[in-house]
Amino acid sequence: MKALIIGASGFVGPYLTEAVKRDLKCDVVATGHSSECAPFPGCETRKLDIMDNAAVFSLLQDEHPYYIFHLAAQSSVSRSWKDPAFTVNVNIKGALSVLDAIRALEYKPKVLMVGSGEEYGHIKPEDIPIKEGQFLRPGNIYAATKAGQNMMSSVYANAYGMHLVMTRSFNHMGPGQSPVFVVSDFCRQAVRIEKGFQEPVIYVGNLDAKRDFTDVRDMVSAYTALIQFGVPGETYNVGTGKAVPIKEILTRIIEKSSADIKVEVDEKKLRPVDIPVIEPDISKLYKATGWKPVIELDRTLENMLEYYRSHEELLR
Ligand code: A2R
Repeated sequence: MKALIIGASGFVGPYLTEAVKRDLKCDVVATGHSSECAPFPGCETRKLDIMDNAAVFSLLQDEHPYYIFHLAAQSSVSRSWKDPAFTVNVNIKGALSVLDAIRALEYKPKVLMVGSGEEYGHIKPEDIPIKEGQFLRPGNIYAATKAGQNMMSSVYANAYGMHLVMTRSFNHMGPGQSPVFVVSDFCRQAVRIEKGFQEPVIYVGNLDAKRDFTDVRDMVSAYTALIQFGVPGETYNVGTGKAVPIKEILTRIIEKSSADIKVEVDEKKLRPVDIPVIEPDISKLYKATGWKPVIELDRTLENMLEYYRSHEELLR
């Protein structure tokens, strides 16, 4: 049996590739987008632009995957502000081209369409913990496109009987994550200080918010469970279900560092926190799959610090 991972060259893809081999015992076909996309160890690598409908169609016809994971996206919120048209093209038109190519197959593969907790947008305190039926109020174009992908998938699942399961994935973190994300940024700064690349100060924005952070290795286990046991046409929150204050994460990183680190507020990073707590209800996911996160926050942070310690080129 084959599994296809579309958009495997990003942060989540390599972890998902391992999880698919382990949990689904499948051969993996992994797609990257940029021309410098390196071959994935132990799996067939194909270059694919999801904007190219014919290429998506012929890849699916060639490979006949039983499982399809759709990860490909313009996934940066800040880029979505700068380049909304590009974000809409990749995340809406691209997702539609994937859906249409799957629809044209003469069999019904099991598909996971990966979305985002950002789709909920402006969450009020009384909406916590957030259930999947929550009204969506996306607060940026990235979130709006992911909500669009979710709605198109729901329409296709119902209209054409396709086996499409959708996620709303909350914050994830782990070794190899870009430092544009807060936890990776803190870990990188801590290790830069340890190695003498930075004065012993971590510059922070607002630390008051509470967010739900899942280790990427737990996240991908939820994906392999959902693609097997999720109900077609349904959407599932994926997260730990327990929001943590960002201040606590920073405190733990500093405790784990060998350096003596001070914390200072950087005005450029200081945005008012309009949503103090974002915490999903994950009972629907648990009921469908029995999935629970197993990796402790401390272990994730240690692994992320170790990753930066062993990749000095990322510190300069
Ligand atoms: O740009 P590349 O070569 O790294 O490929 C990225 C791929 N991608 C595309 N694939 C096909 N056609 C396109 N037009 C296209 N544009 C981008 O999507 C990469 O393999 C993947 C996105 O990787 P990341 O940005 O690192 O996302 P991450 O953190 O792995 O998240 C996976 C999914 C995304 O849908 C997020 O929106 C969601 O989880 O949270």
